[in-house]
Amino acid sequence: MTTEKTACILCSRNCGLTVEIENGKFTRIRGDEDHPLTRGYICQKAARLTHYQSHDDRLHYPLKRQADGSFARVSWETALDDIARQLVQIRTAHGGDAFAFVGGGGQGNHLGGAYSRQLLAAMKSRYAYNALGQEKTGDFWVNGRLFGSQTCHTTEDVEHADYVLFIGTNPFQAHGIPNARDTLRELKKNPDRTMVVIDPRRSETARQADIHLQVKPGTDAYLMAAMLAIIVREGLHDRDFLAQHCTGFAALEKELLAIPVADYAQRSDIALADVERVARGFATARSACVRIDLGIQQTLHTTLNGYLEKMLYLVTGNFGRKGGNNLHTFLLPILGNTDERKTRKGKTLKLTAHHRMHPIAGIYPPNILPDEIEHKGEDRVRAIFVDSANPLLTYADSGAYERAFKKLELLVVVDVAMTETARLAHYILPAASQFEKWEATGFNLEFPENTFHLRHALFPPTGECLPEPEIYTRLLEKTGDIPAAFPRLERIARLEPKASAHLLYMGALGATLARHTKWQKFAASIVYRTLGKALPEGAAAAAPLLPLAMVYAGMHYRAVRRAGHQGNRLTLGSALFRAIMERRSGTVLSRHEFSDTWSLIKNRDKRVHLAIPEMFEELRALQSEIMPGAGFPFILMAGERRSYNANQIYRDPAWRKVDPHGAMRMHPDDARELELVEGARATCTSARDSINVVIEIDDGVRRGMVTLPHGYGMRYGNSAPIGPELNRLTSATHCDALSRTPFHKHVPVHVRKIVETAPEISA
Ligand SMILES: Nc1nc2c(c(=O)[nH]1)N[C@H]1C(S)=C(S)[C@@H](COP(=O)(O)OP(=O)(O)OC[C@H]3O[C@@H](n4cnc5c(=O)[nH]c(N)nc54)[C@H](O)[C@@H]3O)O[C@H]1N2
Ligand SMILES: Nc1nc2c(c(=O)[nH]1)N[C@H]1C(S)=C(S)[C@@H](COP(=O)(O)OP(=O)(O)OC[C@H]3O[C@@H](n4cnc5c(=O)[nH]c(N)nc54)[C@H](O)[C@@H]3O)O[C@H]1N2
Ligand code: SF4
Ligand SMILES: [Mo]
Repeated sequence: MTTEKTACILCSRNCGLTVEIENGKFTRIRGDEDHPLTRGYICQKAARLTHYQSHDDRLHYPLKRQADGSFARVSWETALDDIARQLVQIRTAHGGDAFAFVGGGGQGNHLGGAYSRQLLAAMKSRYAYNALGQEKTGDFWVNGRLFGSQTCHTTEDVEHADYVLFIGTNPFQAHGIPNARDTLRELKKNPDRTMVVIDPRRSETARQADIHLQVKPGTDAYLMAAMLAIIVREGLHDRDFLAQHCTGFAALEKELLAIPVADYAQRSDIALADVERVARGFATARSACVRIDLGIQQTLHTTLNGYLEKMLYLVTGNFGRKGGNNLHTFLLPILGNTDERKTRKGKTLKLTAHHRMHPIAGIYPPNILPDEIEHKGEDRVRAIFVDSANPLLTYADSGAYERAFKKLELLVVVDVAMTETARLAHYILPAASQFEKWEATGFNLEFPENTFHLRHALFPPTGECLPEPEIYTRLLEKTGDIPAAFPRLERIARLEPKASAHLLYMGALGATLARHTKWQKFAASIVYRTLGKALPEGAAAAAPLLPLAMVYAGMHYRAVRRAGHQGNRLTLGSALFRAIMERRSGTVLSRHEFSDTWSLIKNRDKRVHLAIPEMFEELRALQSEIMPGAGFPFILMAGERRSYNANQIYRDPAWRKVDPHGAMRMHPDDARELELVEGARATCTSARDSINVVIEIDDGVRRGMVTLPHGYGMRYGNSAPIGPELNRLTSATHCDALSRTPFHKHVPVHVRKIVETAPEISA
């Protein structure tokens, strides 16, 4: 038996784990007390990770689809030769528009993304689609306008705030904040601190709150606008903060003063007195922060919601301080900055061929991809790589995805499991699991202290599985984009004396890339093939962390030193890299001061630019808006986080202790009217399609609302779908106009009892 350190890979928290392994299997999984961020915390889902590591749908060998639709085992050599040949053909015949990359990292595997991204460069394409483009790009867009770059990402200091506003998020189940259940318990226990939850369901988090505003689904924009209007009318905004740190408040104030507060409170179905109480409580608290998630990001007014939520903490001066909201740093650059205004002027952004959609933070919205494949133009998407994603189940309108993917000339899926998407692929490439390779999460979203955890491989790869760095590097070698070896760089990497702090190697790398500029885009694979060979066994994948650590140490020099790393301007990055390589439980990257938030702003004046004309327009449009959903009695919240769902990461249903069917939650009065009882079967029908569901009575949901969980619908071992295939019901056009992210939390549906007819008796 051995004891090892790793992390959970099921959600963005990536809690540190201490695991015991015997005969190639996990025998015990606990929280790791030494993890600098999570300090031993885990939730019930992590203990089941064996069900991710080994199950009947795990892939073992590369597979190629045959004419009859079945899959045959092929060698890596054959698979990669064929794929490389077809990619080059498509690139030559149709150019970069013909290729798109989907996914590139789930909840815990972003190191592979550094390698897979290179394929886009090789194909001369910019079409990167991933899950962030169906949840968070509206938020990123607002950040771009406020702070000067879409890479400026906010965090919330829930642990230290006196007043916490949770809007459209259920951290008790979904986590997303440090050590969620402990943090919620602390908040609840302390009589001097206030927890407010805005959610149409009395969620597990709402049950612990001091105040729960059970808002009508899809009306948060009205509620937040009313709160902001109350704050400025009553003079509760922070004038000094606004004068010193922001621009555009006068214009915003004018918009807010025009808001009909009582009418908006009524539209959101919250008593005016409660709206006032929360607005005043938030604005007058010593420190306050807002934490939001899909409940306002995947519903009506997505981007406006993101703007208003940020205005709550900005107008009250709860930014750039302890207990407020702040910006944070990234080690892995998982977001880009793609400001669509540059398209209009300088034409530097790539618009999609059919929808003419621009990327946000470098990401295109999955909602438009089926059309980009299906349209008739020469510039349609013909070839796709899917990596670490299962779009057939997770992106809006599964039917449209299925039709479009079947039309592709080349579909390659890189995954650890035989997914619904993989079944449509021409080639399936088996990836080593996240416990069979060196991996890391890029979700290091903390401030003022940020951490990074490089995980070591715990098991040898299953069958012939390969880690993504190897898969993509081999592909680039086969497409001819990089040579098979870099002998000089490799030699320098091996010879580098420890004392030189990687400076010889970095100097040589810089010189090579300056001489061969066309290799710059493939730096990850080059570093992997050279420096990687000088790293400990299996660790080559981590090689690109050296240049990233150097950039990070250069940008945040004082904060990195404050975290205990030693070195001067030249050597600190190398020291940070060594710490990352050596510390099995993770490393503190940086310790900032709260006031450093201002230096993280990208606007030249280091101020927050509050006035965004597009948002003012949307805010005004609220007044005359009619809610969608007429003709449908229910609003389905399509995609609830529960105790036993975890995106599409667990496929074996045996991992679940409860809720095998992924039941539909419904208010008892609604159920009574439909003659539905606990466990009854019903159909749920949207404008798109219809699925069967099992009913669970829950007096916590609002009347007129029903909920279904996300993360079901898999065909495990070729079974019928297990639980709801949610995205058969959702639509790609029911979405935010600006970001094109879907309104999954606001799907109009009918629910009808399935009448079990007795077999007919013939006379
Ligand atoms: N157990 C579990 N945890 C997970 C995941 C998982 O699959 N399972 N997935 C992870 C991922 S990828 C993500 S993005 C996060 C998402 O995390 P969350 O967004 O926190 O989770 P959800 O349950 O999708 O939605 C949050 C809440 O929004 C509420 N809501 C619905 N409609 C509205 C509305 O109109 N207004 C308001 N104010 N609230 C509304 C719902 O009732 C729900 O309680 O969870 C992560 N954590
Ligand atoms: N209706 C509705 N739809 C939703 C949501 C909702 O609330 N409602 N939630 C949305 C949200 S927020 C998200 S984030 C998405 C998530 O949906 P996706 O982006 O599709 O991601 P996952 O479900 O996490 O799928 C991860 C895939 O990665 C594979 N995998 C695991 N480890 C590795 C590895 O090491 N390498 C490789 N190559 N593959 C690996 C798994 O087998 C799985 O197939 O779903 C979205 N879809
Ligand atoms: S699912 Fe999330 S919160 Fe739970 S143990 Fe895993 S990483 Fe931590
Ligand atoms: Mo997500």
